[in-house]
Amino acid sequence: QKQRLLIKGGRVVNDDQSVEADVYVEEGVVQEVGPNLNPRPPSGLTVLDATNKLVIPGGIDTHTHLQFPFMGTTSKDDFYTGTKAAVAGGTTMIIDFAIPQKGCSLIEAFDTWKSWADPKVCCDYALHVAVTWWSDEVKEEMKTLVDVKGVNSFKMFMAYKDLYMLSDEELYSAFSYCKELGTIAQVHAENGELIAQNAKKLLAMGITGPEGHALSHSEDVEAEATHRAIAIANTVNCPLFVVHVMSKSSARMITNARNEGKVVYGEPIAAGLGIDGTNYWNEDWAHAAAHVMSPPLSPDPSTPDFLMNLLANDDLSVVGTDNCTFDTCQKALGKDDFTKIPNGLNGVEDRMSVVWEKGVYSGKMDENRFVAVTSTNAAKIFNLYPKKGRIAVGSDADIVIWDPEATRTISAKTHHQANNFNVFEGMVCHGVPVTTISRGKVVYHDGDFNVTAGQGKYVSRPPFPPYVYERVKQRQEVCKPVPVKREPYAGVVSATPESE
Ligand code: DUC
Ligand code: ZN
Ligand code: ZN
Ligand code: ZN
Repeated sequence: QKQRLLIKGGRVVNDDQSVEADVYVEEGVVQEVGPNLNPRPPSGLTVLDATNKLVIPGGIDTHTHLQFPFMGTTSKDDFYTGTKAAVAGGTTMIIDFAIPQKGCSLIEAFDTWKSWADPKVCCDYALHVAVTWWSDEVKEEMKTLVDVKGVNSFKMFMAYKDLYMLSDEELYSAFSYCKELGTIAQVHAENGELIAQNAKKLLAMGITGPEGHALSHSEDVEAEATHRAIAIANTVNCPLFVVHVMSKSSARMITNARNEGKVVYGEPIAAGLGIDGTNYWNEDWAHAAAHVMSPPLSPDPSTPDFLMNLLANDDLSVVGTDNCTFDTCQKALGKDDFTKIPNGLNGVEDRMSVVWEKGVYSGKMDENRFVAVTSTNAAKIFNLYPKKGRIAVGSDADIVIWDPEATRTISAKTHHQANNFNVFEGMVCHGVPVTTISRGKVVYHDGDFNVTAGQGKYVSRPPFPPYVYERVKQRQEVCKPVPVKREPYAGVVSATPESE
């Protein structure tokens, strides 16, 4: 027997409007939205009071790496602790990445990740799949993933030389095929060759600490790759999603491309909006190392605000986290060499509060834009809408009762993540999830959990998201090349250069 829920007296906030309304939920689905609802029978009905609170679509984190085998270890938050932390923060769906080794099967990677997630997830999830090498088999597997496994997004790496990195030729092929399949190409935009050369030079100079990570992943490294990815994707008219946009330069590349009508989306992450890369110069090695991720946080303290302004403007589109946690002893694998520090930091629990604090409370965006960038746009781009990302009749009851006035102080002492460090330590955030509902079940309320490992579902995503493809088609029309009408060349054709 599924819970019947009545959420009373709140303001229902979607990306396009806010209305004072009650929400009635049955069988995990929204049945009614309107004033003064009185569902029958009254018995067996759980009533949640949302007076003075917002009722918002559950957050969608477009970018996590839970229990990711990476850089000689496995990220600390698994699909249980990671999704439990997610719901505590008001996120009701995550999209993780299945990442095969070069030469290995994409389908096998997908099945492996799914077998890790299914018994553990406390909320719904989906999987992007990484294309880490290229061949005819890879193409066939991509098609199967789309047709059979519900995958509509593929991630390509331009960094992690020798591990995941693709050449321009491979990117061209992969983007072309993503377009053909009606999927979106995601890209980790960093120039892997430059990183390798920079790192070698820094290590030779005796710079072995976390600051070397930031210095080797300079702003040019990200900007160049972002521009190249946009150029390649635009050449084959493939929609592009740039994951973890960290620097001003990279964000500007995306803004410019969008102004030119190109179909590009940028994903800043919670850490990039909340904190900066001056942490890499912290004298406490463990503190500095805890912030190591790729691309790095920007060493420019004005970058978080800059990125938030672009997010408010629709120059950037959705907020993910790249949640990929490692505790201090895992980070210490790189104590003598920054290139060996496992890359990744937290965010899945704190994303919503950080965006509220830095985006809405600061006055940069309104509550509707908040919903767009934390949930609705993700649902639209990855073709989950309006099942996800909206509170409306027929939508999944993934709902959060959000207190815009309450505050909480983020700390590793109180967070629900499995690692021992929180990059937002001490940050006071307005905007607190009071109640989180996943498919009509209250999974979190006021600090208490009611989660069962495995209760979340894998969500299939069909190709051709209309939100994205209408723009792709428009662009195709605009950019269609037309041959010039001219008389055929009537002179002599020579195979060898004419001698003077
Ligand atoms: N960057 C990280 O920081 N961690 C996981 C993978 C990635 O690209
Ligand atoms: Zn990445
Ligand atoms: Zn990532
Ligand atoms: Zn440990």
